[in-house]
Amino acid sequence: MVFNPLMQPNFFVRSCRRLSKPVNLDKPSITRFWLDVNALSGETERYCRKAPYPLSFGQAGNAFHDLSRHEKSYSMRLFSYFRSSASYRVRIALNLKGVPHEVVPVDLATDAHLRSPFAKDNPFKGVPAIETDDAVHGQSMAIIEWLDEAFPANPLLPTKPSERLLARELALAIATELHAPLGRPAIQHIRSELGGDQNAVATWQHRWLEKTLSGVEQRLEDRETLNFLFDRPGYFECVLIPQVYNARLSGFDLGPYPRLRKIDEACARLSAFRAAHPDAQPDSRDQI
Ligand SMILES: N[C@@H](CCC(=O)N[C@@H](CS)C(=O)NCC(=O)O)C(=O)O
Repeated sequence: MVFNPLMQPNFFVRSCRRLSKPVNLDKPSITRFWLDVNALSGETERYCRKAPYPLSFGQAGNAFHDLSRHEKSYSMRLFSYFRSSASYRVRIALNLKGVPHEVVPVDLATDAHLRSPFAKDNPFKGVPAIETDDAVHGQSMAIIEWLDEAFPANPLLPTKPSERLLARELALAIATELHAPLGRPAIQHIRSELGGDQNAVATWQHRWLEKTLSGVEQRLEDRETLNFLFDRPGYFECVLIPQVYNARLSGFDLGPYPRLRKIDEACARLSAFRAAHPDAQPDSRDQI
């Protein structure tokens, strides 16, 4: 096994300390992956001490990703569709945390999510879904919170309860109130059942975008935010950025939302966000 010097030892050690249940070490799994990594952490530490400049966890994550691809068997699988904003959230979260993973495309356009084997493993029949040691789990926000609990390094949520409340208030306003009316089933219903044209769809989308994003912008203005909600991107940015991408696709005018645009610009400069972008996905294409 060849180790990349980008890896950071504390990340491995802290993650491994959380192992509490007995595991079958003959079976390839994420747990087994962490154990192997931990066993070699002394060597990694020597590499890291020599590193000429500080490395982000996103970079370490990419190194993990390469390693897990190389080793084939040690990879958490994220079922994802390139244009799915809920999948995009989890892709960002995985990159920000530096958790090794493999993106497995599920083609919503051809209803692959409704067929076996994916539909059999995931009763919610949608993306994202993540394969853990015990099962395939859906629901992006549940997955993001699980990632933060299971892999404590590089936390997405702040520690102060009042800040956790704010991050969740803003992120869940988007993930719950805004996601459903803009989702594929609602848009298909407007088109096929109500006979709505593209204008009708855009009017519907912009009405909900305006309602939720103006509340988010107000909160950002109250806090006088600069590049991120807090000092670095986390839980809120995982949800905001895919929504901003979708808002642009629908032709929504982001002019009246300067704080939100500033966060979007700052995130676009970071590799964790760039690697999660729909255009960077293995199933990316022009038509959906
Ligand atoms: N609440 C779910 C929403 C997931 C969701 O809406 N996924 C969409 C793609 S963004 C999907 O799979 N849709 C399947 C379909 O349109 O039939 C989550 O946060 O994960």
